[in-house]
Formats: sequence, structure tokens, C-alpha cells
Amino acid sequence: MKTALITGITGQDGSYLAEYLLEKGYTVHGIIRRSSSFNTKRIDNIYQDPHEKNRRLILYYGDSTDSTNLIRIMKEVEPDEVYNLAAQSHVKVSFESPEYTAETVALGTLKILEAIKLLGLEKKTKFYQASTSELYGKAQEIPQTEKTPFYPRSPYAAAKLYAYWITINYREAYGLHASNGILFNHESPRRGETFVTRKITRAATRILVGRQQKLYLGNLSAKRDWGYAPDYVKAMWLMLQQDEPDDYVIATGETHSVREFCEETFNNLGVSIRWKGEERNEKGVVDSLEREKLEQVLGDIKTPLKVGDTIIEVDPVYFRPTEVNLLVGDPTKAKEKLKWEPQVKFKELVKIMVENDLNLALKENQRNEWIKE
Ligand code: NDP
Ligand code: GDR
Repeated sequence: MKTALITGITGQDGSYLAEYLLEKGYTVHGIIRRSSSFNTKRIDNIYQDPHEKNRRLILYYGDSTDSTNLIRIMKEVEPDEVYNLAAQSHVKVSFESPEYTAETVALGTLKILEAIKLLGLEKKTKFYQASTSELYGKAQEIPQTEKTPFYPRSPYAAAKLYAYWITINYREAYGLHASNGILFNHESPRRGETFVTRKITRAATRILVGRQQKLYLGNLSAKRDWGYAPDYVKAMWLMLQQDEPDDYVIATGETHSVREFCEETFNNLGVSIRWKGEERNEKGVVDSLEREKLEQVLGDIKTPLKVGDTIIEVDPVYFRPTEVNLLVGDPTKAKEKLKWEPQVKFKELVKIMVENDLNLALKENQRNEWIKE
């Protein structure tokens, strides 16, 4: 049976990928960071106690900035496949911590590749690099394909550009089976809560049950090609099953604005919103409430929301010094060569996330009731 090593296993994608590989019979090794609080929530469901015999999920403490640690783990595991997912992955945060972002994203990738080479594993170990649609940045073409020129617009994207090219360089220089997945945004109930989709579905459901009053957002006009994370980890695996390494766009081919994501989220809950004001102080106001739908989603609970309430406000603090306005990918190559297609598109994705977060908000309410009692 095959062995895989995943960096970033505690993240959204790492957790889905680990589940997927375990189902396929792999032994999965994952690198986690030491933290003062637990950071393994997303993999708790697959965790196996170190005392268990024949366990197939093995975790190591490590960090993308520590090459001695990476070399030691690589030597111990000698994996058939490495999935390099670890990163400071937040674009806005990368403007605040540009050097650390470059350390983890750019040099972190180099360190893993170099570990494979130093240990003489070039012929055994296949390598997947988590590249990104952020590489297109100020997009030079619509839709974006594997041939569209890159124009990074953040320290994160510039670091990912280095990682993209160093992956190709190790493939060409040392014959490594190394592939870049140029993945467009992909979301899920496991998405970190500071990324815009999850921020919206968490806030909307909390607003509905009266646990939060407003949702503050940045640029509502940005458009993204949003897919579903469990679909996307399958594409990662498929890339490493090909005879030849290559680079692939993974996307849905649809694009929607942040504004539309808000509307669709609230629609799922029986609330329609109308927009008021200019870009820097735009507001989302409750336009109508669909009583039947609200009863369906809330049961006995009454929402405090009223027509005319302002529930979304723009706060320029969330604007980025340089923004990526429009991304939409063309996944034709992946469809033809990998036989990969996205199963979940925009509307279904929003529904999945809203359902999950509504349950969370209702549970939070219940917990509060217990505390009061
Ligand atoms: P997350 O932010 O959810 O997960 C990032 C992972 O990297 C976490 O496990 C995190 O650990 C780990 N990590 C962060 N810094 C370090 C470090 N210094 N050393 C070791 N591990 C570290 O990202 P996603 O799962 O969404 O994305 C996975 C990868 O794919 C990332 O590289 C991202 O840049 C890229 N990507 C993501 C896309 C998306 O839409 N989700 C699209 C295209 C590319 P911890 O849990 O401790 O924080
Ligand atoms: P992105 O995702 O930058 O595309 O990077 P994010 O969800 O952070 O932003 C998407 C767009 O929404 C706008 N936006 C806001 N974003 C956040 N986070 N918070 C807000 O309040 C807000 N308001 C508006 C942003 O300006 C942006 O235009 C993600 C990450 O997962 C990367 O690691 C990955 O490489 C890319 O997707 C593809």
C-alpha cells in the first residue's frame, strides 16, 4: 500500500485529503505545528492513538521553516507521494506578515523539494504543489487557463509564484514527478472563518438567530470562481496518478461576486437584502422576510430580524492594498486529461455551508440556554 506525506494536514484541504487517501488504503503521515491550544480539530475524526497497532495516520510536529525537521521526517517516511499544502494562506494577512509568508510559502516549498533530492528520492517520491489562482492576480485573460500569464498582486501570490516555478525547475532539472495544481478558491464547512465565504455563512446564521448584529466586509465587488474543497482534493490525487507530471487549472468555470454570495446566503435563510450607498459605505438592508422559509429553518425560534434592519456594512479595514478583482478558471485540461469535473457548484456550495453553520448557530444558542438555566 502507498504512503503519503501531507504538510498542512490540519488545514481545510489537508483534512479532506487525509480522509480521501485513508479511504483509498494509504498510510498517511502528516506534519502539524506545535501550538499552545489544540489545532487538530479538523482531523479529530480520523485521529488514531499512537498506541494503536497498525495505525494508518501518523502525525509529526514540524514547521515549513525548519529544514532539519523536514529532512528528518522525509527520511523516516520515504513517502510515495508528498502533498505540500502548508502555507500562511491568507492573502490580506500576507500584507501584514510578508516575510513570514515568503518563508513558509516560497522557501518552505524549496525545503521540501530539496529534502526529496538530498535523500535521493527523486525517482520514488511524487510531489504535489498547492498553487493558486492568486497567481493570475490582475488577470491578463478571461477565463484563465494554464497558459494565461501571471500577475501576482500580494506578498502571498508573489511567494506562490516562486513555489510554482521552483516546482517546475525541480521537475526539469532532476526528473522529479512534480505537479502544480492551480486551484481556484474552494470552500466548505471546514473553511477558516476569516475567509470571506465562511465569514458570511457564519455571520448570516448567527444574525438570524440573534447572536450577532452585523456583518462587516471589505470589497463586495470582487468576483471569484468558488468550488467545493472535497471535489478539489480528488484532483490533487489524480495529478499524482498520471504517468507524466504536469500543471493543471482546477476550477468550476463560474464566477460570482462577494455581493452575490451574501444574497444567496441570506436567500437560503428566507431573508432578501437590498443594497444602499456607495462602495466605501455600502450597506445591506433587509428587504423582505419569507415567513414560511424562516419557520422551516428556525422551527420554534423567532428571529429578531425586521424589514429595514441594516445587517451588512462595508468596513474599509478589510480592503487590500492591491486587490484581485476577477477570477474565473477554465478547467478543460483537467477534464480531458484527469477526467476530473467539479460536482458541486455555487448554489449547492452556499447551501451546504449555510446548513452547516445554521446548525452551529442553533447549538450555540442551546448552549447559552443551558448556561442560563
Ligand atoms: P488553510 O489555511 O486552511 O491550511 C493551511 C495549513 O498550513 C494548516 O494546516 C496550517 O497549520 C499549515 N501551516 C501554516 N503555516 C505553517 C508552517 N509555518 N509550518 C507548517 N504548517 C503550516 O489552507 P487551505 O487548506 O485552504 O489551503 C491549502 C493550501 O492550498 C495552501 O497552501 C493554500 O495556500 C493553497 N490554496 C488554497 C486554496 C483555497 O481556496 N483553499 C486555493 C489555492 C491554493 P495550522 O492548522 O496549525 O494553522
Ligand atoms: P482569497 O480569499 O483572497 O481569494 O484567497 P478570501 O476569501 O480571503 O477573499 C476573497 C475576496 O473577498 C473579498 N472580501 C473579503 N475577504 C475577506 N477575507 N474578508 C472580508 O471581510 C472580505 N470582504 C471582501 C477579498 O477582498 C477578496 O477579493 C483564498 C485563499 O484560500 C488563498 O490561500 C488561495 O490561494 C485563494 O483563495 C485562491
